[in-house]
Amino acid sequence: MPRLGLIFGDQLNTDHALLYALDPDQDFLVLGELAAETDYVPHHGQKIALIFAAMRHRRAELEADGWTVHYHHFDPDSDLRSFTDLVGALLAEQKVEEVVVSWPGEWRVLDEVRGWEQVLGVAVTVLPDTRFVSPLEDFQRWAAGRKSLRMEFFYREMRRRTGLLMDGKQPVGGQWNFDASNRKRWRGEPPSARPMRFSADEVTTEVLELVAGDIPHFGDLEGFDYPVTRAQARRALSHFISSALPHFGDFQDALPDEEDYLFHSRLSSSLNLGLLTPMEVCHAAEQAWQEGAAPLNAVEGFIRQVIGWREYIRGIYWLKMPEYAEGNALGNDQPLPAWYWSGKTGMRCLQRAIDATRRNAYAHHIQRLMVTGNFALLLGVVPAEICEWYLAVYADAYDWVELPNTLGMVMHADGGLLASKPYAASGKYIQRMGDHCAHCRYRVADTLGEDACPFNALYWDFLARHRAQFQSNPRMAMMYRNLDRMDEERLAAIRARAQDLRAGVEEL
Ligand code: FAD
Ligand code: DLZ
Repeated sequence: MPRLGLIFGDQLNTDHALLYALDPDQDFLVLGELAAETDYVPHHGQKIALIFAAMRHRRAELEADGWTVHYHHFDPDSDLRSFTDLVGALLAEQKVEEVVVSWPGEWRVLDEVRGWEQVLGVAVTVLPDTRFVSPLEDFQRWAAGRKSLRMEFFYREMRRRTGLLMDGKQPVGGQWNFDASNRKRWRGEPPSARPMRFSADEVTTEVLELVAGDIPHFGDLEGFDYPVTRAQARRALSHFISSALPHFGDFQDALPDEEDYLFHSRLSSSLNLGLLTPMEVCHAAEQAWQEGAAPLNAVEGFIRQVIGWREYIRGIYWLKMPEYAEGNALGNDQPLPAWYWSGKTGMRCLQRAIDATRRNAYAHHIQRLMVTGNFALLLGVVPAEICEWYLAVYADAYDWVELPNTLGMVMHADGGLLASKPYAASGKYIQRMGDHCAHCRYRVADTLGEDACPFNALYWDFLARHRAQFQSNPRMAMMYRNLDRMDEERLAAIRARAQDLRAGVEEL
């Protein structure tokens, strides 16, 4: 009897474990475009189009390699809505020995798969997901018994394990981390480098028409230019290495008003679909440094994001799920403002970040962390609502990576497991890192008054509201010293303004 290998839409890697475990002469593969997956959050249209286009291109490659592929095309009227429906229907058509998958990217999907023995009466094997450098068991071993699970220590371990930027047992340049040199404001020079754009071929055009006509979605479809095959993703990688990597470090934290990408790579969607491997992007960056084409602060900064943050975030997700998703350590109760979806707000930094999100299904890390994230933190948004937003709106968003970044890093809703202090900041930070404030209707220098930057009052109010949690955190000592210098009357006025801002948030 044949085995059925189900490939999830974000696991299009050429080293997928199924391709080694199954036999193309006997077994068959399944890929499915499914309404349950397009519906569970209101995804960006470009995200759905990217996944479908990449799946369809991958199907053709697998068939060319001699695999039999059962491909389920999206049909809004189909009864086959979920992975379970699709696998169940195939099992009704033909007997199979077992269903084989690789570890999915979402706890929700793993839970569904684990039910199949019971629901569908079939044996199920779950193989490792080879899209990562660190197997989950290694992360669990690293985490076991540690009091603190800080990324920096995990990252050093990963540098040693991969040998990236190592000189024997020591980090090249004598330092593990060059972040201190990576906080420059960008003033228009050097000119920004944009990601490589790919025009839609026949397959992608068909998918874009399908999404436009048949699938409810968020955001714009026009301008879709993502790489949808491994060959395209490799070209996007080379383009990034030569055009943007040299300046990636210096301007990693910059917040320019007019630039959507600056020197960021936009490689996350390709990495997360398995079109690129994390080691090949790191090797390409390391080689640029070896050849003198990119400085160490840039290359180290980039490699840290990939073998550090990306692997660590995934490790935390699988270590802590499913309880992790329930976290609300700061007791937040505010709804997400409706303008997170429309972008209609007078706060320039938020308007620019949301506008870029709507146009590109992309915003760079500092926009996600210090603009849309910071505002939700200061406002006190219910973590589940802001998590749903991030999961929906970005082309690179899957639960394993979105959830710890949003719930942990941004909202501090995991009680500080992931970040030693909340990334709370006033308008001053946004002003320092870019030029949004110069174009804003609110005055960043003011905290009180109708025209004062809302970030300011909300920031002081955040510190005051959460004094009990954070006052004794040494990394926040300076913030509390500044708060304590404020006279009582002024603080009361600021807190009243913060209350008014919360009540009238939809009008900001
Ligand atoms: P670059 O700035 O060029 O960085 C290079 C690569 O490093 C990225 O492609 C990515 O693979 C990796 N990386 C960098 N930071 C992180 C991080 N914190 N976690 C994981 N990988 C990282 N990233 C996602 O891939 N999917 C998400 O759903 C996602 N949601 C996020 C939500 C919030 C609230 C925040 C603060 C961050 C989120 N990130 C997410 C991390 C990061 O913002 C994106 O990976 C990055 O902006 C993608 O753009 P880029 O490819 O140009 O990245
Ligand atoms: C995000 C997504 C979307 C929009 N559509 C599909 C789909 O139609 N078929 C599919 O196999 N996967 C899709 N995905 C990704 C899944 O929601 C989920 O993130 C992965 O299965 C986890 O590995």
